[in-house]
Amino acid sequence: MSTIDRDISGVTRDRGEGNLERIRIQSDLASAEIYLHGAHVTHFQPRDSAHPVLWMSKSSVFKSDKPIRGGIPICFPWFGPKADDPKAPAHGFARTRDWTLESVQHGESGAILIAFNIKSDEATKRLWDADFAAHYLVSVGSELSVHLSVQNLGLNLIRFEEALHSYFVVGNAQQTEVRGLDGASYLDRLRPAATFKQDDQPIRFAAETDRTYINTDAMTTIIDPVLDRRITNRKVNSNSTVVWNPWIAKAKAMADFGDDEWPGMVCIETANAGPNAVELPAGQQHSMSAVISVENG
Ligand code: TA6
Repeated sequence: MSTIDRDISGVTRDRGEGNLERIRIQSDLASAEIYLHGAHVTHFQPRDSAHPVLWMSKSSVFKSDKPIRGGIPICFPWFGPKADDPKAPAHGFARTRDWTLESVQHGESGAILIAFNIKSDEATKRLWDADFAAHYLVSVGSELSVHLSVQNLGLNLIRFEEALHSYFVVGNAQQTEVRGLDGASYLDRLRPAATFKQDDQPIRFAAETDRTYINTDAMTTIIDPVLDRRITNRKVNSNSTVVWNPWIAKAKAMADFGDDEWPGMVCIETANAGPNAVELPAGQQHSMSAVISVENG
């Protein structure tokens, strides 16, 4: 049973692309859009920003059994391919499940809070043998913050990976810098045999980039000279940061990603993956958050 505060103006619940259910927010502070499918935030734009913050592919699919391309997909309970089952869906099942809308309420400083949840069932257990409840809270204000909590409802310790796989709009990836990961170690999906170390230079994009920075809870900043803005991503309880741009060939290889769209986005993902996977004892809960804000000019 969802509770929507009756007096929240600017909040609508309707059917969007692919006839999938969504919540739309048009407040004094920002506009946003969230699909119940995957509890997927597909749009966020503060009132004082000329451009959306979250990137969406024009080729994205909106189907109940497919992930949405862009916005903030929730990767859980594994990241990337499933280690012991290559046939399992990449990035887990959370992004292709319909989440339950729990509540829409007023938050602090004019923000609007939207809460969702999913629980384990026969279908999830066929893929991942764990009893769990996941709760997702989205706060839409001058900043966007997203909080993923996982509760272990079983009798045994569970181990999982998680990522808030955020796609950000940039003017041109080739002129974009990402700061905040100086000195951090990273795993490179394109060179899997070794661990690398980021030097004291910002990350720049000159080819396909697919790195998982580990043991870092650092805030990252996207410096975008083309749109003349900086997007910061502050994390809580996240020890991995994934940095991704598919570049030319990978963009062409993905059916739900436009061939020429790669210069307009970068992914900076708030995660606990690989060596930073979460080990959660029975009865306990783990939360991870990302707070996204924009500074223009
Ligand atoms: O986060 C980076 C990554 O793991 C890349 O390896 C790339 O595959 C990307 O995610 C997109 O994955 P998807 O399953 O959504 O096509």
